[in-house]
Amino acid sequence: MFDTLSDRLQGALGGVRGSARLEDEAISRAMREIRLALLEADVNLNVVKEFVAQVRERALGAEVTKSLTPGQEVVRIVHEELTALMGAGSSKLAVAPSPPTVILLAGLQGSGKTTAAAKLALLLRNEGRKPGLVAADLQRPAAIDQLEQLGRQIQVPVYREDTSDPVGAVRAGLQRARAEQRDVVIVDTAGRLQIDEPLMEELGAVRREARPTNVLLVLDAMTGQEAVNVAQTFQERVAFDGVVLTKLDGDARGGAALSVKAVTGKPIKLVSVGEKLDQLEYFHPDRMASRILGMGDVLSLIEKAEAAVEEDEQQAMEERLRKGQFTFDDFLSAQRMLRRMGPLQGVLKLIPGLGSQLKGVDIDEAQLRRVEAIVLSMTPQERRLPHVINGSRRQRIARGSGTTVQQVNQLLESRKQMEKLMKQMGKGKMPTLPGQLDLGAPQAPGPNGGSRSKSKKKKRSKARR
Ligand SMILES: Nc1nc2c(ncn2[C@@H]2O[C@H](COP(=O)(O)OP(=O)(O)O)[C@@H](O)[C@H]2O)c(=O)[nH]1
Ligand SMILES: [Mg+2]
Repeated sequence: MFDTLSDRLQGALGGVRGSARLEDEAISRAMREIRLALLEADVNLNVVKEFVAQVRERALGAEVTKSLTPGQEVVRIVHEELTALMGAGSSKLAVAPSPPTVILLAGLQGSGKTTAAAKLALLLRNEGRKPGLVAADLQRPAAIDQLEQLGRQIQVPVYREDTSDPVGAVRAGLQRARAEQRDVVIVDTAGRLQIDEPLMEELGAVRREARPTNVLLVLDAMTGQEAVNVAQTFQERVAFDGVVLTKLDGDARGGAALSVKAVTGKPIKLVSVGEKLDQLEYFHPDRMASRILGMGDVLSLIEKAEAAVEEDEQQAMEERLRKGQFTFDDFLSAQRMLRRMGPLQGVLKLIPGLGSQLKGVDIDEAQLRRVEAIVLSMTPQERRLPHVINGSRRQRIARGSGTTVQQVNQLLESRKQMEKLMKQMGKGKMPTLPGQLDLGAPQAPGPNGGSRSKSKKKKRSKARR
């Protein structure tokens, strides 16, 4: 996500990061590079100007604190300002005082409204809500079918009417949702290729009928400044409360994400990071800033792990790790947990310091399968007590898994390394990854993230099953 911007910003900060003393000249150079990086990422010109001025002022006046070098202080300032730029507020959706909470999705055709409607329904259902979907895009019959199909996939009812009147469809849909005691209703509306008068009128009418608790504007991140212009026009015509930014998995440069809050005053609430239906996330500006600056995103990683891994499985693993044990059984289950979290490349990028190192590295899924085959060729005893694996056992394992003794040896060696790492962590020492930014204290969790009670965790992982 935002790879080029991320590279450029990290490059710009690379020059000052390690410095024990910061000369004005070094700061000026860094600011020039930051400015270029942002402009190249298609960030709004006024936003760039203001951002750089703000960072420069703070950097020049930066006090040297005990824990941070001046260089690190500048990185911290950039991180804070990026966070503020994307909106320090909450990404929580408003809840109606008396249900149902109505969420209206608006946006241009192709921006991802219908997909986002289904994704949001799934997200809310996984939070324990009872969502329903209302089809109000009646311009193309295919649009309703699309929503119905998605609704079936996630087992959320879709309310549709045989009418060409979107206002009537919304009225009827809401009535049925109420009758079925849905506590949140998501309304998918029609879009057009451009903003035009009929679209605005239709949206206005639908809005008056639906009386939504939240109006969310769906914007395609790939369209950069164009998305921001759309947002500005919408804001003037049909006010909205927040943005759903889609297609962040594509090669979006970051301009929309970084400008939309500053230009419209409305925060990004949700981001869509892939085509799969569970790939919609609440937006956390601080975490996004960390990702952009290559500081990884440990909180998102933990949340992904929580969602993908059964709690007892996780506890058992933690227990073993605390003891500094890491057998091949652990190896296998760790690998499987990791797989369930999604494509490996994406997961590994969230680890601080690893993202920039992984650039250009192809994570070889075939190699992972090979590792799995090797472990599966071991006897249960060998998995538990790897030290019994002698020369002849190695040969047998290699034959059984269709690999070479050398590959088996490699795996035995990396398990040892892993165990060493675990022992360090068990003693409370974080293993240091090269290239990791040391920013002192970990970040505070965002409004929707961070500490989550066990019971809720359990509920979430149940809902996934
Ligand atoms: N890669 C990717 N594709 C998306 C995402 N969201 C939507 N799409 C695709 O974009 C196209 C338009 O989406 P759709 O929901 O029909 O847009 P609508 O016209 O606004 O309702 C579809 O092909 C979707 O699969 C996303 O976050 N990532
Ligand atoms: Mg649609």
